[in-house]
Amino acid sequence: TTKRIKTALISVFDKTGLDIIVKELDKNQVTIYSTGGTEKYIKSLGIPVISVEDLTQFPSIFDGRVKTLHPKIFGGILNRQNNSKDEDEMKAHNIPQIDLVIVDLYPFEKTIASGAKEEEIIEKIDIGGISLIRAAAKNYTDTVIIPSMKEYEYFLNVLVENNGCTNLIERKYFATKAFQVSSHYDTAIFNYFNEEDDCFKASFSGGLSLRYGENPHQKGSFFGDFSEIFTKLNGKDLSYNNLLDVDAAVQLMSEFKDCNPTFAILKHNNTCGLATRKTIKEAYLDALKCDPTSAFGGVLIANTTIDTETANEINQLFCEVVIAPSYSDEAISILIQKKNRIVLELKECSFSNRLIRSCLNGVLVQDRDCLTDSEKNINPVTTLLPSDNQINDLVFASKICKHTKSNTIVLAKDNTLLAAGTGQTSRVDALLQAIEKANTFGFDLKNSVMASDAFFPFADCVEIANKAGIKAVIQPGGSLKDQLSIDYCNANNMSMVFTGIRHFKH
Ligand code: 93A
Repeated sequence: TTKRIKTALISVFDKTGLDIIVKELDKNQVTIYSTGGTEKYIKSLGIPVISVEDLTQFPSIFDGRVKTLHPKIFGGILNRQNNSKDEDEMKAHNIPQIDLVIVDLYPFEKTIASGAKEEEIIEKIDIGGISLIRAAAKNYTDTVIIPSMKEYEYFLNVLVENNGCTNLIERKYFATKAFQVSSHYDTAIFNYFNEEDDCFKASFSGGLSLRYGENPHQKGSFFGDFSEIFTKLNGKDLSYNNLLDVDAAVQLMSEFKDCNPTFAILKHNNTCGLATRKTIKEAYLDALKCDPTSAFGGVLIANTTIDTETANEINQLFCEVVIAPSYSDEAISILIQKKNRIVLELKECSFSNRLIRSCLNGVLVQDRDCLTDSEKNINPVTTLLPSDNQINDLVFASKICKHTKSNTIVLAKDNTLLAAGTGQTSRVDALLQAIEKANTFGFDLKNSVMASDAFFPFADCVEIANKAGIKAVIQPGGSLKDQLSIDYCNANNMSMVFTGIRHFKH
């Protein structure tokens, strides 16, 4: 099964590394046939080479679209050397034997990645090269196929060790690599043509089609039973972003289900106002005070019936969505005055414990964060213990924290959200943002409390908090350097509790 390479056809887009190979072939007196650019390159190395045009007596046509696609070439590659009929036909048609094919395909994927126009991308669909690869690989019993530069190193070893010969195992190995290259190449072409791949198509069929995705140039669908969760009482169709906000609002409010009247305002999935009061109207007005700027166009949610007085207040605000478990008849008639305002009645329902999101062409699945902080899981770590009121506020703040994008710090006092730092790249930034927001909207942070979604690796956050007047802190704990923060609190008359539960939200 050992065969000597006497002739080679070389057609490579990228000439890198080819010099060593052709020099070795030349050493073994291999006759080299080659296409335009490759031929020029081999000539430049001072190595004899015959152009495929000379071999086929046919010019390269259509700007190179047809250069190796010729029966003399494919005959030379595909003939069966132990078949006398093939041998006769070779002679009859003057077909040369081709023992080795080296190809480096047109860079189709790179061309797409470069942002090239369609026309240029199509030109980079290699036809001749891929055919050479497949033909030589099919005939691996007689022919050696080097389908990409990646195989040069191993091929060179084979050549040197066997003095220009290959055995069947080696040829089959190269053939396997060849079909790997050709299938990868064709898959890339398929993916390009099939703009909406199967998974993507499936992700749009059967779902509720939305006006668009996150932005107008993105398509979007919703899969799920909206009516199982809400009765829609008024308003335009919900958008992709509305649905995300509604989800965030409902999950947030589930933490306050059994509390006194609580009202929350969300923007871009984060809370920008939340208060618990004796009446839902007071709760709304105090939630609004937290950040009236952000409340504009926000999503509003109440944990109890929205009455007439509250509806009258809400009516003065431009908001996208209002959600409540129920409304008084009059409240509804007020809220539906604005045709586009989405008014939803939240039904009693439970939510799936599985969360799914896309990641790297796949999906990530995880359990929902079902752990809620309460008086029961807080563990004081400072000499000063938080007062009952502070404990109440710490738990209140921690519940909001859990539903806010990490890194987050939530500041609260008297059942009122004062400010939240959301989605920052450091916890210090989140705290500074929260303090600045609280100041902007006229809150005094004296005696307020602070919740953090994760532990403090340094004492910097408690230091900044102390200077802002914050007196009690809730955090999971668990940092190697917890003691730094504890010591600082002890030295500065602050209390701190650990929950042992981290609430990252990415
Ligand atoms: O346009 S093609 O599909 N038509 C052909 O007949 C053909 N034969 C080889 N492209 C063809 N090739 C490709 O040309 C090879 O796969 C290689 O990528 C390239 C080498 O061209 P040159 O030697 O002119 O640089």
